[in-house]
Amino acid sequence: MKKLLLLLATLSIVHSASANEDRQYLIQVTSDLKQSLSHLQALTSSSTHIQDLQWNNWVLLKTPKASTVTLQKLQEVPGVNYVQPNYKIKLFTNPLLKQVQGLNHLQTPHAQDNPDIPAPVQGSVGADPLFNKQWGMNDIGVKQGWRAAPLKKEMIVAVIDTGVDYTHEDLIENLWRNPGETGTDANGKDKSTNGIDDDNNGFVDDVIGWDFVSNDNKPWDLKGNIFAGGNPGHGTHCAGNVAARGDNNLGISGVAPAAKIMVLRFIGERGQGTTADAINAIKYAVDNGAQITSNSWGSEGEEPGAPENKALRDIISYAGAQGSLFVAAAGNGHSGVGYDNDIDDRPAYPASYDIDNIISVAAIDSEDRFGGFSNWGVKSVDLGAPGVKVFSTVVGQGYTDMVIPMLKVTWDGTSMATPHVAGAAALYWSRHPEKTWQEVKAVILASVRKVPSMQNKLVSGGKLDVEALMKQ
Ligand SMILES: [Ca+2]
Ligand SMILES: [Ca+2]
Ligand SMILES: [Ca+2]
Repeated sequence: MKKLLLLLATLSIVHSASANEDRQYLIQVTSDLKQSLSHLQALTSSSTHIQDLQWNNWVLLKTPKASTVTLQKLQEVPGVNYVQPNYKIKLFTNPLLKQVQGLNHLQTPHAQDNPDIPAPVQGSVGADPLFNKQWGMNDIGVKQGWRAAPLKKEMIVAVIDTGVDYTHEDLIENLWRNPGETGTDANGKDKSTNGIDDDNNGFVDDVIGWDFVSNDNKPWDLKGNIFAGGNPGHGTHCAGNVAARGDNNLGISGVAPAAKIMVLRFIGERGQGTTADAINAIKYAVDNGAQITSNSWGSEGEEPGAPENKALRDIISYAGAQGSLFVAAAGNGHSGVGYDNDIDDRPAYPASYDIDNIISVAAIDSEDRFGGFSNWGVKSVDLGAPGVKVFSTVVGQGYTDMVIPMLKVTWDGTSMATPHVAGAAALYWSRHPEKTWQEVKAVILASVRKVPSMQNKLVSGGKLDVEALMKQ
């Protein structure tokens, strides 16, 4: 710890990356989209970019920092219903890493050729050799849960995050394969690589998901400079606890050992994303069959006086209307110590939204204590799940519970707790496909193991219990 703090101190003289960035706004216009856009364009300069998000009349406007356009001016444009900043989004990983995130060390993004999407594989059968390192899986009783009932439907869980190492041996078999982009086309070419949007969903060759940062079909989990708050390979770690392939003689197992992982990347190597890209990713998930999304991230904004993140609220409600459950990390408190992270009092979004299809998740350790960083809230955080020293898959065919082994920084976070609940929802739903998300959420909360210290902290007063859940 001392070593890390020393390191942090030495990193404190860095320049802000945001000095030259565009100002970005999300704007909801009236139904006459075309006319509203021409009004907006008239107000702004030629160097302003306006992008139609193709959802609910939301557009993204990017204007140079030096522009005289302001939120107030945009609000006055005829046809504009609502204006908000394109709020930034951050990961909820180990607070030690969070401490350095604020430094915004300028990084030049990699220009990298990401690996090709591997062909589907049928793995062998046999116990997962590293399963015993997953204390959380044993703690929540997954093995007992797996035996409870036969699988009836393959569930798709969208991991909406930094991408995934989609070449990882223990994840390949459980990657979602878009049925509209697999097989051969009329010319005998492989649909997944023919450069054609075969299923006409707006995305070319989107066989396992999409990368909304680079806007391509390879949502690779690109790591950044961890000491500058960059992505430590967050999405790959999350994916493993949702659905690393179980009983394949390799590595570990997710809570849902046979669920399908849809890979949606919207947070880049700097560990940051935007609300606009979150919206795109959530919409993709819902429209392409993911009944569950796993969301280990949070949005800034909505401080007193700031415009609410209406766009993010609306897309989560849209997910609910389409039958999709939104599992969200409760967030990691800013202090990093103590249990003073009541998000009923000081909200964290999206976990604090009063939207029914959200399940929000706190992080607990192997002794049923909250992670010192974990947010809670008796009205807004639903249940606890393993989120301290969590073992999972990592980029480069690895498995670990260490983010920085040299400094003994472990994989901690409400980010790590969330995939356990997303996996549990998938496991239960795959046995009871006739249920609605309302019923799935209710049964997950009703089956928790009550923990005295959680009684006044969480809606359910307890922690995820997969064994009990699967008996429901
Ligand atoms: Ca497509
Ligand atoms: Ca194609
Ligand atoms: Ca495995």
